[in-house]
Amino acid sequence: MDANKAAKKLFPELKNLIPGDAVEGVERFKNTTELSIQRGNETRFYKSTQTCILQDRIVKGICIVLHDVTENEKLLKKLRIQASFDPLMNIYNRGTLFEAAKLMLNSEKAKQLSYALLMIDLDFFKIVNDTYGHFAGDLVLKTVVSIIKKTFRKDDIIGRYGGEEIVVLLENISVEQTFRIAEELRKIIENTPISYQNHTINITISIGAAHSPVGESHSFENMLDRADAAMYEAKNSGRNRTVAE
Ligand code: GH3
Ligand code: MG
Ligand code: MG
Repeated sequence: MDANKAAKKLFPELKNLIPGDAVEGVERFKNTTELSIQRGNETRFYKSTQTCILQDRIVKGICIVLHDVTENEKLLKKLRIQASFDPLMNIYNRGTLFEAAKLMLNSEKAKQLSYALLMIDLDFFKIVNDTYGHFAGDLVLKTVVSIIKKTFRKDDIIGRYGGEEIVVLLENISVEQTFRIAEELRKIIENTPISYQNHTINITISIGAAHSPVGESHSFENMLDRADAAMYEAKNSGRNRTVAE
């Protein structure tokens, strides 16, 4: 029926509201629980409370009050990212890795697909920290992760499993393809010298791979165990290699 100055400023279409019209007729008010408007490059978010206006016990109208909750939304978004991602590597943290992997492996389509899990660990990484310091170590980790991200597909799940151990879960992939992509990654990292101040740091990785074929019930824990054992075999047999169990 009416809107105050502030509401008309935010939603100019309210100026065209004819007294008696339902506010839901205005496109943007169809869903008043989550309204957002673009102001320049900024999106502002509003939550509404609605109160019925009664006259002789008959609903004559609704009073909608919009609350600007943009700052809360921004904070929530930041907190969600902080709770789900590893701040150094910018990949899933351990908790999110487990959640995302289980969601993927227990999905309906998982029954028709195969999966592979790679456990990746940097070789002699302690020496990098001890020789060049933790800052250099962090830079090496970030560089390795950025190569990992480029090597795998968008839907593959990448997460920080432990210290400098990274897990990748791959969907719809054969044993041969798994080995091939793991080796491709290993070679790229081996051939990517990392510059730090006036030093060049060469790093290698060891990879353990586990496969779960179509038709099996895919268990994340079981694949982790097998990939972990394979990774230790890669370490024990000389490092800088892929072992598929
Ligand atoms: P190996 O070839 O047997 O794996 O030898 P390694 O020296 O890499 O041994 P290990 O995997 O046990 O060591 C992991 C090291 O990684 C120990 C820890 O100080 C370091 N590390 C773990 N997380 C971080 C991190 O976020 N930043 C830095 N700079 N170092 C880290
Ligand atoms: Mg290591
Ligand atoms: Mg380790």
